[in-house]
Amino acid sequence: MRKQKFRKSRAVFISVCLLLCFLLGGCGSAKKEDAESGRESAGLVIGFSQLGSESAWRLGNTASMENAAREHGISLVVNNGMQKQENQIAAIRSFIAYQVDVIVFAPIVEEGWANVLQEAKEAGIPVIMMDRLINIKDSDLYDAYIGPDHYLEGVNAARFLMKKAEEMQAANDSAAEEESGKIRIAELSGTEGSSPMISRYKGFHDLIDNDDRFEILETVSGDFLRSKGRECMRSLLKKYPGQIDVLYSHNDAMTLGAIEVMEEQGIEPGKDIVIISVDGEQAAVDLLKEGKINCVVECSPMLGDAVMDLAEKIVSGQDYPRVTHPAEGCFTEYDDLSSLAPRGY
Ligand code: GZL
Repeated sequence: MRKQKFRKSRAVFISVCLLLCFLLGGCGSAKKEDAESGRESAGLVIGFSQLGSESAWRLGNTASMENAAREHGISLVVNNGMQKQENQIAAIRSFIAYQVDVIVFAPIVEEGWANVLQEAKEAGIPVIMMDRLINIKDSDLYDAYIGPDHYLEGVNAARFLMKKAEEMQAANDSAAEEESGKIRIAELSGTEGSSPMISRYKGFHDLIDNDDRFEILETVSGDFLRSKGRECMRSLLKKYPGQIDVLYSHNDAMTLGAIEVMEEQGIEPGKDIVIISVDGEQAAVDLLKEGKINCVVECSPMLGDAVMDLAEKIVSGQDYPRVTHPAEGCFTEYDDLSSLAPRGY
């Protein structure tokens, strides 16, 4: 009886996956010739555990994966973890049961992955970690990482501020600064325990904490969400009235929420409060051009093509890089952005 039940639920699972796979396109006949390169894609099946849909960055990242799978003739089974690690772990277990060719996952937090990755290893399924990193003793439990260098993003944010500080001190344009002689910084950090939050924090503070022109008023987590960016900014402005000279925000979604609150209170974003944001989504770049944001550090979600290339290399036994970082820039108020291509997210 139990076996029958198990078989039934597994069959249901596989049919749901196949349906998903069909709906997402890329479902393929066994062999597909790639028109341009004549590359044979062996109709790979990739299980993709996406952490959620919390920001335009995340939606762009998921779309990038789906589009690339279609172009590569790869069947992509996508599971949305809805911001919960337990959902991601369950999805990875189902990919193991379904015996996908490769597992790709964007880990919401750094800790807690060893057991499920050990199971994938024992099942002989290669694992590509995408976008975020994990903290794990046995680094053999994943095959490669493709994603941003979050530490460098924090450093880029700090480098802009150190340049901007010269101008701010010369103009002496913040009354609060006159009182304390310091440029006071409020920080909206991302999801607690996630690698972008940890590394963007460290990259920024490694430079700023040693520069006596600055004082960090407070760091609060907005969980990469626009709604929490609004909430946190409201409480920061209440706690530090007229004292915040700079906002450093770990992603554009929280920045957009924070700017709404500033404008509700008659504060001019980009002027009364210097704003440094990370991601590079279109909405933030538009505000940069309007002078409401001063610096947008780029973090590209367009990782799909590189992930599919890597999966094909791993499965076909070719050499492949253990770590791949996409090229990323930093857009500031000092740049001519007129020729910047549409961001696509
Ligand atoms: C960064 C990525 C972050 C983005 C946020 O690589 O993990 O998650 O900065 C997103 O917008 O929520």
